[in-house]
Parts: sequence; C-alpha cells; structure tokens
Amino acid sequence: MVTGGAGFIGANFIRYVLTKTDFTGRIINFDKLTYAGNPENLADIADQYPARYVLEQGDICDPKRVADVLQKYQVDAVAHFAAESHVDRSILGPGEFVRTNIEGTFTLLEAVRDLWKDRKDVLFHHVSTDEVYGSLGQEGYFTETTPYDPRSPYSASKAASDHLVSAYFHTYGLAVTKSNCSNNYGPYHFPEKLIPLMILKLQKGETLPVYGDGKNIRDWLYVEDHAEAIWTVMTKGVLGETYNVGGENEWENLKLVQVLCEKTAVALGRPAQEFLSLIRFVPDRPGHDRRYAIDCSKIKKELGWKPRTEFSQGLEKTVAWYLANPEWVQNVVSGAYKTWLERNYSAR
Ligand code: NAD
Ligand code: TDX
Repeated sequence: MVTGGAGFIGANFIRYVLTKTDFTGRIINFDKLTYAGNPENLADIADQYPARYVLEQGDICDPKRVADVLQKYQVDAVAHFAAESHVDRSILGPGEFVRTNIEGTFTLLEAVRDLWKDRKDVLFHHVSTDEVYGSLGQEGYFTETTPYDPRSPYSASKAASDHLVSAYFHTYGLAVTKSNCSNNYGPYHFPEKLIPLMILKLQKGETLPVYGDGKNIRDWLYVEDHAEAIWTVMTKGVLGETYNVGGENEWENLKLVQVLCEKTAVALGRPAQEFLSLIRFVPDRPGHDRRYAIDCSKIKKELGWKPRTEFSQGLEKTVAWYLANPEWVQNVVSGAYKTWLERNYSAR
C-alpha cells in the first residue's frame, strides 16, 4: 500500500515501481485526494495495470478505513508518503499538518502493528524530509546522525512522525525503514512549489516572487531518482535504519530562478531577458531555513544508490512537461480534477 500515491512523489513512485522494477505484486494507492492529490496523475497506469493498481480513497487519520483497506488486500508493505507537504501552508494553518502528518502516521502505525503482530516478512517505509534537521550555515551537511532541529510547523510535524516510526521499531519491533530526502522536482509537482510555480508564471508572463534576498539554498533531486532511492531502501535497506537521500546539487533560489528563466525562454523561443526582468524580491518566508545540504554517502556506499539525473537535463524535461500538459495544469489549479474524479471514480 502506498499512502499519498496520488500526490507528486507518491505518483512518480507508483509509476516507477510498476514500469521500471521487477516487482510483480499489486499496489493499493490509499489517498484522501486533498487539493494535492490527483488520480489523473496515474490515469494511464490505471488503464495499463488494471489488476495491479487500485485506488482506495481514504484518510490516514481514519483508523477504521485504514484497517479495512489493510485487511481487504492483506497488505504486507506500506510506503508512507501521505502528508501535508507545503511549508507556506503550514505557516498559515498548522492544524492540518499536525493532524495528517502526526496523527495520520500514528494511526497507520497502530493499524499495521495490529495487523502484522510480530511478523518480520513485512515493511513500513516512512518517507521524510531533510527539513527535520533544521538550517545549515555556509558549511557542512546533514547526516543521519544530525540532531533534529525543525523550524516550521511542517518540518516539526514531519520530525514528530519520524520519531514515532523509530519508537515503533524500538518499542514494538515493527519492521520499519526511513528515508529523509532533499527538495524534489519533476512532472506532477503541484504548482505551489518553487519550480513548477515559476514555470507557470513564466508561461503567463507574470512576476516571479523570490523570497527575501534569494540566497537561501536548497539541494534538488529529480523525482524519479528519489523513487529509485525509496525502492532501494525498501528492498535492500536494514530494518530500523534511516537513509539520507539527496541530489548533491545545491542551488541558491535566485540562481535557480534565473536558470528557469533561461530554460523556459529557450523552450518558448523567446528572449531570456524578457523573463529575467520578471523577477521580484518579496517579503521573506517566516523562519525561512537558510540552507539544506544532504550527505547521502550512507545510501551510496551501503545500498549502491546514487542520483542519476543531471540537473540541467532534469530541468529541461520538467519545463517541457509543464508546457506540454496545460490541461493537467488547468485541472489542478482550477480544482476541476474533482469533477474528473466524480466522473471516473464514482463507481468505487
Ligand atoms: P504532495 O502534497 O504532492 O502529496 C501528498 C499526497 O498525500 C496527496 O495525494 C494527498 O491527497 C495525500 N494526503 C494528504 N493528506 C492525506 C490524508 N489525511 N490521508 C490520505 N492521504 C492524504 O506531497 P509530495 O511532495 O508528493 O510529498 C510526499 C511525501 O514526501 C511527504 O511525506 C513529504 O513530506 C515527503 N517529501 C517531499 C519532498 C518534496 O520535495 N516534495 C522532499 C522530501 C520529502
Ligand atoms: O514563490 C516562492 N518563492 C520562493 O523564493 C516559493 C513557493 C518558494 N520560494 C523559496 C522558498 C524555499 O527556499 O524557494 C525554496 C523552495 O520552496 P518550496 O518549493 O516551497 O520548497 P521547500 O520549502 O524547500 O520544501 C520542499 O522541499 C522539502 C517541499 O515542499 C517539502 O515537502 C519537502 O520536505
């Protein structure tokens, strides 16, 4: 069972596992279909793999619904992606983050503990973020032993969920693995996040809001590389262990936005200067972490994973995908995918 499989990374993960690995089983996508969850992200997969891909709408905070679905399919592995994921939204309304990210993870852990008892041929993989480690200065990297120091309601809620997962390993012997990853980018990314937001604003000729001085640094990883990392941990990782995942690819926000201007200009056959002039510095995000950088040597050395996608090419693919999928963008931003959902999934 994949929780949050209709979101950005979860959908890319399901696509990756069904199309690019030797997995032969069935995937249950358990998703509440919030504003960020869109079954259209996997419409082609639903058509191609009718016997191996199932969508079950449900809330991870609902113990009965979770238990029913786990029981119905006799789930033996959970990849837990479902979360409220946007830092700005967590600042505006932290309650939903506490509910989904902490209570939801707790509800899932209780449900699998009850279903699996002492089974060891099962796995709960928890997907988390580098933001739990806090903010770095110019030097240094987050390792798996960096003390937690979350600064936003989002990262605090993810930190709490990480601790619950560890506690269930140590206290109850639940078979768990965890991964903490840096910023992802790629297709199906909800256009509230920096990269897709900028691409769509460029397309419409709107100004590009850069928070603060634009010198905050993020490490970027192509989403399919993250999917591969999670699959690698799930199939080769050591129970109870955490693996940091990153792109070894740090960028200041302003420089990244400038590169996006250039790539989008090339894709649209327009002069880059026209786009660069749209950049505006806007008031900073409260508690804005200055720099994230991941040391991913553990997963590289112990499990043989490494980031594959070269950033320039990954960005070009991403720009091309957004420009080629205006209908997806329109559905997502207008909320029309809800109608699409009623049309396509009313029978389930
Ligand atoms: P997203 O916001 O695109 O998708 C979240 C999905 O979870 C949606 O499909 C939504 O409908 C579903 N969901 C939300 N609340 C739910 C609930 N109560 N019950 C069931 N489903 C629910 O998020 P994303 O960017 O794909 O992130 C997925 C996971 O990866 C999150 O746990 C996030 O913390 C983590 N992560 C994200 C990034 C990143 O760069 N986006 C980086 C590292 C880790
Ligand atoms: O309009 C913007 N202008 C801007 O300067 C937006 C939306 C963002 N930013 C900055 C803030 C960050 O420094 O760009 C950077 C990236 O912002 P987001 O895309 O909102 O991502 P971030 O806050 O870094 O968190 C993301 O990566 C880690 C995901 O949303 C999290 O779910 C993940 O855990």
